[in-house]
Amino acid sequence: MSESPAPIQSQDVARPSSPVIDGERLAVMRALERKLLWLSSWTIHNANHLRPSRDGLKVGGHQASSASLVTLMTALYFDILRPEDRVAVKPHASPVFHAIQYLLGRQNRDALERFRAFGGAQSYPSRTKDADDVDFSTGSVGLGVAMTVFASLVQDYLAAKAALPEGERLGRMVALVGDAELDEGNVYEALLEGWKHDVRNVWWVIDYNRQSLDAVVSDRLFGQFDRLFDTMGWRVITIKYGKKLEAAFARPDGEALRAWIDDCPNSLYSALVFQGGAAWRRQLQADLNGYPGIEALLDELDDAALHELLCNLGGHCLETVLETFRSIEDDKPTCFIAYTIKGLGLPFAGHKDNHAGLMNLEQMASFKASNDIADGKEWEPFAGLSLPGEQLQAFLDQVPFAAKYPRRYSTDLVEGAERLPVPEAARMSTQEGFGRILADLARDGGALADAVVTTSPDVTVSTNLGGWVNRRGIFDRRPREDMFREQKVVSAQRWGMSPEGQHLELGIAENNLFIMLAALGLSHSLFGRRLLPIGTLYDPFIQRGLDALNYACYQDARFMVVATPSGITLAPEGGAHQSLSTPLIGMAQDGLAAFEPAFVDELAAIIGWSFDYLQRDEGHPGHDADPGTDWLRDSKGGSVYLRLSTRSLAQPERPLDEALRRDIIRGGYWLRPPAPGASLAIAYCGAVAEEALAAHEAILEDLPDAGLLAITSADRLNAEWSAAEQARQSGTPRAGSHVESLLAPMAPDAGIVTVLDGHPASLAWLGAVRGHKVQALGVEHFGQSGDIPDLFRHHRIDQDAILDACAAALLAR
Ligand SMILES: Cc1ncc(C[n+]2csc(CCOP(=O)(O)OP(=O)(O)O)c2C)c(N)n1
Ligand SMILES: [Mg+2]
Repeated sequence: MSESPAPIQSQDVARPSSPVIDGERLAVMRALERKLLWLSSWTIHNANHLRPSRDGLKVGGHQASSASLVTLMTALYFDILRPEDRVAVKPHASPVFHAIQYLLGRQNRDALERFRAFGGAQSYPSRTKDADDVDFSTGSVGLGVAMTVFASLVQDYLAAKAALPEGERLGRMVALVGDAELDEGNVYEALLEGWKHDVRNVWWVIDYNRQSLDAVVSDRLFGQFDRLFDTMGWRVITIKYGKKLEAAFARPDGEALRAWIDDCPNSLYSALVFQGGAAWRRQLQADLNGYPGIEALLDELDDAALHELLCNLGGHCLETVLETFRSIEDDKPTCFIAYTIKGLGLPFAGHKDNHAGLMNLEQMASFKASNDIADGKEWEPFAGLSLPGEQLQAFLDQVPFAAKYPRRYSTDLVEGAERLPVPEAARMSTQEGFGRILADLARDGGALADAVVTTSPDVTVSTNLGGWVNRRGIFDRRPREDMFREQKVVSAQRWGMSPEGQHLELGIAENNLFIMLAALGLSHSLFGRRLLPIGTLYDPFIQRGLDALNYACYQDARFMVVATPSGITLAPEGGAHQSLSTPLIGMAQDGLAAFEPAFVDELAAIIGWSFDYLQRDEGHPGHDADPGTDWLRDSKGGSVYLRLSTRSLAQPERPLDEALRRDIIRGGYWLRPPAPGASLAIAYCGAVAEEALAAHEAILEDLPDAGLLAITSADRLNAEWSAAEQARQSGTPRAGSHVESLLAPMAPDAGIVTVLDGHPASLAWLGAVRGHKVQALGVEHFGQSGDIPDLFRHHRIDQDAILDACAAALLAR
């Protein structure tokens, strides 16, 4: 928001206790409902028809999807919601959301005029890109829906520890859901997980227009949702008919009309909505012939009134919607199935092809006339409404949802991160090191340990979180004993559950893991308490949850994802568990700094740094960086991905001094520095350190100047280099990057052999930094079961392959 309004203090706004809505209030809200339909339609129209196009692309926007939710959103935002409630808005209703924010003074006209343009209001509500008050980003259908479940679990986690800001009530996590979103499997994964955790304070409001993008939704789905939600412990409330239809049903033969509508196939109903009054009349005359009450009704109503009556589904009857929402006072998760009409009030209402439909100029002209909007008054908040502006403004000023602003929190830093002790052992894997670092943290305690929360989709033990969990316990709102322990059955795991627990155990669903991390990682902003979330999973299954990971990063949630084991190094586990492309995901995923350390001291440095990095925010005290040199945008902070391994390596004996720490975090250092003008270097990343070291040793006999480059983060080396290069091109000649400095001692025609247990493209770019010739080794094809010597030989990342590549690199000089 460019004109930021003065902060508003939270007031104690009680939830409505009476379902009765007074007439004046209803009249005002009806006017605002009409305004939202106008503004959302106009915002899209303006973007498509009035803003000059420079590229010939259709701008788009969803007038029909927006219209479908106007009544429900009017009721929620202007009456039902409270500042502590958080909402995931159906992506395609973004224009309605922005219009609401505009009426509440939290969105400016300029942003609406630039809807879907650079810097304007976003096509789908975005926490990070929109300037108005978005709670949860949406866009990829189903994810915002699931987010509400996990946000509620986070709220419960904090409430159980009395860690919510003082005096704050528990909010409701509300999703406005397109009915086709319910086809997304992740929604059911979330439902199931929510059930296990006894989720509460969640509302899903389903915009049941029975249309998706392509088509009218199958009738066979009808009725399934009730059962499904009921099984999961939810209350299901169907908002099917509005007051007018209910009144018609109460008339003579009204029940026949109700039965007719109930039995009407979705596609026929949609088609009749599109065709309007005359078509309804023909159909009812044919189907309900012989019911005098219906005949009388048809005689009484002209075509327009008949059409209005039959479009009076529950989700468009403000009074019904308000009464229904107001009637809920408890915290039981509730699913409202609100019958709606896609595009109601617009010329393409009900048409099966209306998803991307836009009113043309003529249609808009008549829509505008019917809204009494004069030329030049299109953006006026109250133009064309019959009630006085002062009355409408007075109402908006009292809207309970708007009683507090801003609704996002900022929190203090959790200190004490940077210097974590390094676990000691002659040989260790990074996975074991991770487990020990966390177990030590759990034992030592302090504010940092208290802020950490871990979670894992059924791989808590196998990713080495067991030590942490044994000390810190599993979270559950109700204390539960560890039955095995009670029965004195010996086990290394102590699985006691309590409100104090700091581990959230999830079922196997990586989508849920990442949405859980998204919710935990926004806790500071949503719930005013900073958490340091760590999620663990097997590296290959990042791909299972990739859209949810992207979703978490897109909202700027802050978390650490620890993926282990990884690559073919997990050898006997076989090809289905061996990840090849995750290093490239780590490099390409925005908002995620990816590391793949080989040694445990590197890991300790990275985790320590990460705890701080997770909390950074531009302008946060202590994190001011010189924008002229912060090519890694470190002052902005972000999330962290650690790719670890179960392969035990001999650990270097060395002090972890400041310079080494800094280089580890920047992405790499010379484990064996090259002599100036060296003709060859081996650059390795991760668990292949042993082969790289051995190959390097072997080469030294012939090439004593050869270097051995340890790469801890290909992602950060690459990002800094790329940013520095762009800065030079745009006029900052002094810009430079760590990798350029690292490679500076090498002869201009030197060869570099890169090797990692992952796709070779992850490091092949090193050749472009200073024009060195690269031989890139890595894994390009599916693996299989085997031991490390066999697999490394097969995929050519063993010592012999590295030596062959060195020979080729020298030959190519
Ligand atoms: C994961 C994902 N897949 C596909 C799409 C493309 N898409 C956008 S809207 C939509 C259908 C929406 O139907 P519904 O949820 O019923 O919303 P309506 O517009 O009918 O209110 C699809 C398939 C998407 N946004 N996200
Ligand atoms: Mg739909």
